[in-house]
Formats: sequence, structure tokens, C-alpha cells
Amino acid sequence: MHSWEKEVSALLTKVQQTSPLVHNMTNVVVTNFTANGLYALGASPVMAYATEEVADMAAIAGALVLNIGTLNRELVDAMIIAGQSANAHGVPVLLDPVGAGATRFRTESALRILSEVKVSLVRGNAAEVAHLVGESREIKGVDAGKSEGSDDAELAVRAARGLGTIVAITGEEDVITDGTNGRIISGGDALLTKVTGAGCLLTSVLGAFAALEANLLIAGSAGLAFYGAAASRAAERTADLGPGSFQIAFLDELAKLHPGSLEGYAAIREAEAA
Ligand code: ATP
Ligand code: TZP
Ligand code: MG
Ligand code: MG
Repeated sequence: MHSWEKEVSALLTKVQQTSPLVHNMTNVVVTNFTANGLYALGASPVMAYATEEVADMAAIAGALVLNIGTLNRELVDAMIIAGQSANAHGVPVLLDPVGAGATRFRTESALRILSEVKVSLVRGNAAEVAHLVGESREIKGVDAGKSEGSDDAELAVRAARGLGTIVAITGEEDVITDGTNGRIISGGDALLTKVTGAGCLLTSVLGAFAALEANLLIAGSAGLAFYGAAASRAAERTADLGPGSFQIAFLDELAKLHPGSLEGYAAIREAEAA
């Protein structure tokens, strides 16, 4: 076992044993799936949106996840109140910039959150992340378009440096970087692209790991790798059945994760130096 495998496995056990509270301000499409996915992993989800309570909830959470999938002005205002409370209480804030680049409001709202809240980790598809740093890539609603020939690892480095956060870009392979050191995570299955909320739940899962490990490169690598392993295992069992069966099997596999689950199903390697 590599040393990082021990590191991430220990973190999975910690998540399962301590059930960190993850405060999600997420979109209406994925709320139920996100809560069930966090329960399956062993974490405790809560969704809270009212301006009257978000500061209090964020203050007692292990992590705050801001997801702009079905945003409106009032919600973005509430996210900023929650984010600033999290910042004041040392709670890590994660941002899923769903659909950034698809509309100006989404791009501007994500950038507003990034300027008014200290965000620790951004997780998105390559197109969303590109638009946050003023680069153009095809985006179709909330889905990344094809971007042949472009290098997601290099984009992640530019974004991490430009935004001053850890950046995770997901797709067939995932990359996570602080702008200097990075890791590539393989695993997962294309069936994840047929289940709405697969990316959104992932950001919340990264929140559960970030609640327990201050080094978000380690926390993020652990979350990405175990998530990919659960998906690979679920796909192995249900590929001939389709996305409905896969979605249920995936929740079951998240619940069955153990420190040895990566073996043969997901891998982490160092990214080439930037
Ligand atoms: P998009 O809307 O573009 O699908 P997203 O926000 O849903 O973006 P994804 O990039 O799809 O997020 O990532 C969600 C999960 O799906 C990650 O664990 C990622 O590794 C996995 N994934 C996405 N595409 C593939 C693929 N072709 N093969 C394996 N895993 C994939
Ligand atoms: N529309 C607005 S938010 C949303 C859709 C379909 C869910 C996006 O989820 P994910 O995880 O990015 O696929
Ligand atoms: Mg997706
Ligand atoms: Mg997404």
C-alpha cells in the first residue's frame, strides 16, 4: 500500500466513525440524492437555506457546501451569509459552480461568492472551472461539452492559482491541485454522467472529508477516490441493467466502502509538476 493509500483510508474510517455534519445549500434537483448519498457514506447531511438560520447552521457544521445549480438572487445572498459565518468559525467552504459559463448570472454569482467568501475548494466540470477563470469551453446547461485536446490538469493549476483555492476538475479522470501539487484520480464510470446529481453529491462528499482533514489535497483525493471506487463497483454489478439500477447500487456501494475498497477500482497518482 502506498503511503497516500493509508492516508486516505484512515480518513474514510474517520468519516464513518464520526459522521461529520455537512451543511448543504444545494439545488432542487439533487437535494434528496445528496442527503441519501451522504447518509450512505456515513456522514450527516443538513439542508438549510433561510437567511434567518444559515449563519447558525454553518457555524456548527463540519463543512459548508455551496451549489448554484438552481440559484436565485436571494439564495446567493443567503450563501454569502452562510459562507462568511463558516469563515468566522473555521468551517471549510466548498463551491460547486453548477452551470457557470452557461449564463452570465451563474458565472457572476459564482465569482461573487468567491470574492466575498473564503472558499477552500472548488469542484466542477472542466467547462465550469474554465469559465471561472475567463476561459471559454463548451457547456450545455449543466453538462460539460466535449473539449478534445484540452488539458484539464493544466486548467486546474491555472484555476487554483487564479482563484486561490484548491480546485478539483472531474470527468473521465479527476484532477485535484492546490496550484503547485496535484493528484490524478482514476476510477468511476461513465454511468455517473446519466445520474443527475453525481457531481453535486460528489462535492458534498468532499465536504464530509474536508470536515475532518485540514489538508484539502488529502481530503479531496480521498473523497474523489472512494467515490470513484463505489461507482466502479456499482457499475460492475449493474452495467447491463441501466442508470436506474446503477443509481441504487451506487448508494449501496457508498455504504459498503471500507479502507480496502480502492484496490482494483480506483487509483491516485501524483500529477506532473506544474
Ligand atoms: P457534468 O455535468 O459535466 O457531468 P458533473 O458536475 O456532473 O459534470 P462529473 O464531471 O460528471 O460532474 O463528475 C461526477 C463523477 O462522475 C466524478 O466522480 C467523475 O470522476 C465521474 N465521471 C464523469 N465522467 C466519467 C467517465 N466518462 N468515466 C468515469 N467516471 C466519470
Ligand atoms: N439543472 C440544474 S442543477 C442540475 C440540473 C440538471 C443538477 C446538476 O447535477 P450534476 O451533479 O452537475 O450532474
Ligand atoms: Mg454529471
Ligand atoms: Mg455538476
